[in-house]
Amino acid sequence: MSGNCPGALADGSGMRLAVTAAENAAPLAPILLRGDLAAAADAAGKIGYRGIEIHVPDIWSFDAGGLAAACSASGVRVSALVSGQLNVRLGLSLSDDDPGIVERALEGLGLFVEAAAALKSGVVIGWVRGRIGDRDGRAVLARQAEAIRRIDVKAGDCGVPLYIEAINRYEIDSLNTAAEAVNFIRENGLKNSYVHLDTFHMNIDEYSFAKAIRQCGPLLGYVHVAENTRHYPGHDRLDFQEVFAGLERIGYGGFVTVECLPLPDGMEAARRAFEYLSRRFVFQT
Ligand code: LER
Ligand code: MN
Repeated sequence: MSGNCPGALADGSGMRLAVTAAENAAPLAPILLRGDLAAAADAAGKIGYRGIEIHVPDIWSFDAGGLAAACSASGVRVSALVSGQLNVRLGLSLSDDDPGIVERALEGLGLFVEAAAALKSGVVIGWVRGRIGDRDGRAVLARQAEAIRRIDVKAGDCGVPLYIEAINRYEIDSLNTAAEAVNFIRENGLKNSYVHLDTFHMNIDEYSFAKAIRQCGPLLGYVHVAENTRHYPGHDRLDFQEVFAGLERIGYGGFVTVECLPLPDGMEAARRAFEYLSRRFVFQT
């Protein structure tokens, strides 16, 4: 079964494979295609990927128009724009005690939404949510929720899906599981937000892949795949049969993006991941 998942960029004809890309990234960041984004789009298309996911270092100077032209020349879509660098590079977060920092994070996310609208893409909201730490969890989560409600409204105005990534407990201290992300979206009445699952994080915090995917159902909007070690799919022992059976069962029709360690190097990991996944599971070609 495929195609009944309203998860945002689904077009009714099944899952599509995408791969991570960035102009610059830390050596072991899980980003495979590095350097010029037009060259990355070209390389992704030549391997067989249907999409690239862009990790944007500075949304204030990001050239969405240039990327759109490069993607259309290479026949790939932008599966999502990832907002994590707002936090990692600029120290912005939706949980900060300083309202000015929350507003600046929202300004950045607003630009992400506008760029995603131009690219017919979505926006990943992960680390920019920020950490609770030793503060009052309820108050900080309420602040986070209020900020995400605001960006969710803007996303609706622009026709852009937001992907709320469930990230493992060692990286962030809220929304670590599918169930928590689903509840967050429902309790806050978010109309343009979907759950984003990542098999690397699921392997740490979920009871089972199948159960987590089932809990999301039509709210699943985006998926990252990597091994239990975060190497490329096929390198280790993660049960991708269970993952893809679960995705098929709920009719997931969005992007499945390879986000793994760039080892032995990014291009080779992108090739091996594509070969492993496309031989075993059915994707749009
Ligand atoms: C972080 O570990 C992760 O999985 C990225 O997708 C964060 O945006
Ligand atoms: Mn991820």
